[in-house]
Amino acid sequence: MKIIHADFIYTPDGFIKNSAVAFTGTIEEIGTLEVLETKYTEAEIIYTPAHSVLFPGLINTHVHLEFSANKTSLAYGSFNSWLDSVIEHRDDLMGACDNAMMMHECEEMMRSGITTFGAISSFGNELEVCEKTPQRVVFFNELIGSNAMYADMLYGDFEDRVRASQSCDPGSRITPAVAIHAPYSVHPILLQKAVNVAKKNQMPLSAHFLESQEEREWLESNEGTFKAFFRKYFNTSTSVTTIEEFMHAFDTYPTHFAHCVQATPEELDYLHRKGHSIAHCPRSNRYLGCGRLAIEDLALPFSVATDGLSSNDSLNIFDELRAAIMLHNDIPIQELSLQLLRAVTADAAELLGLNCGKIEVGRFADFAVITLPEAPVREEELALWSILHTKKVSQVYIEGEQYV
Ligand code: MCF
Ligand code: FE
Repeated sequence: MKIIHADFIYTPDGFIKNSAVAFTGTIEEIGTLEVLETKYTEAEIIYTPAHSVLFPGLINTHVHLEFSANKTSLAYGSFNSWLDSVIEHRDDLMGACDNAMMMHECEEMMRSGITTFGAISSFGNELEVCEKTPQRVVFFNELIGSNAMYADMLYGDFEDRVRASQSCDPGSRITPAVAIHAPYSVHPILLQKAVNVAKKNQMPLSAHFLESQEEREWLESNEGTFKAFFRKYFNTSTSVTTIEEFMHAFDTYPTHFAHCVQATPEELDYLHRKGHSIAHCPRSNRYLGCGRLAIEDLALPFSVATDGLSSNDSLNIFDELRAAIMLHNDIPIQELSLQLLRAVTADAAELLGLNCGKIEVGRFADFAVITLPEAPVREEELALWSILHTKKVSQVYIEGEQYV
């Protein structure tokens, strides 16, 4: 048994003061240090630095580790030029991205307090790293391919990757999962088969959806900048699906949709009624010229995620939260800060179906300790100060073991 004490603890009921948490691999009890010390006389006591706040480990629901080599190769500014640059540089970027580089990014995430992440994997290249890293990883095996001619081959490869992620050592904390790349890039037959795999195995399911205006235009009217792209690379002038058809394919299984920046209120309402959720990637959306997701109008639950270094400059979740604060400049800042913290903890865990994300008895003992530069003058501003003052966290625990 261990007991950790901090000035403040972020719980589902808000920040509590002068309390401590007793834990093994899971959280056993929350109470005052005196009470817990008396009850668990053998426990190791962990004191955190002055002005610390104990958070549940943070969760980054959507990241592409395979693109970690990108610094300036991919074009930012518009989705169309980004897509072209992915085709041009993808092989080089994949080639330059080795295990050491991906492990470095997992460590970077860890130093920002991320104890769980959702890895979107196109080729399965990052499985070894995800097995080695102490973090929990929801391993989203991505299915991509719009040409029916290659469907069997692509599906076979997808099945192999799913199997590989299912046969990881349980100690590696990997949850096998399924990702559909996007409506414009996945043939409806493949899509349905992949949804069925997720459903049959009760795996988390995710898909990029309505990220850019260009995507919307293509799906709605076979027009816009995607037209030249698909003609050039895929020799086709019609989309494989429509927005409606794609959405309906997920009707019977809750899915975590990335982006949805260009979804209409009616489409968002439909997604909400079907029990879906959104991975909101503010910096990625800004960098690829996709616009802003109006989170102030969202009824459905959402997480906040970094996306990959293919459309970002860091995988630090606090950088992402600070960007979200700047991007959503009309939402009252204290309210937004609280909402963002919930999005990367309790809400993210629930969306991914994991028993973490909350400091609550019975949850995994995954923690991130952040340390403020001084005592907060107004405690009602703790959420905002936590976001603004944290570049790196001071301690990280996963299933009760300390890693930072
Ligand atoms: O989320 C961003 C932007 N939207 C779509 N895809 C990707 C992102 N970052 C990486 N990707 C990958 C995707 O997983 O790009 C590949 C897919 O494998 C090629 S298609 C753009
Ligand atoms: Fe993505």
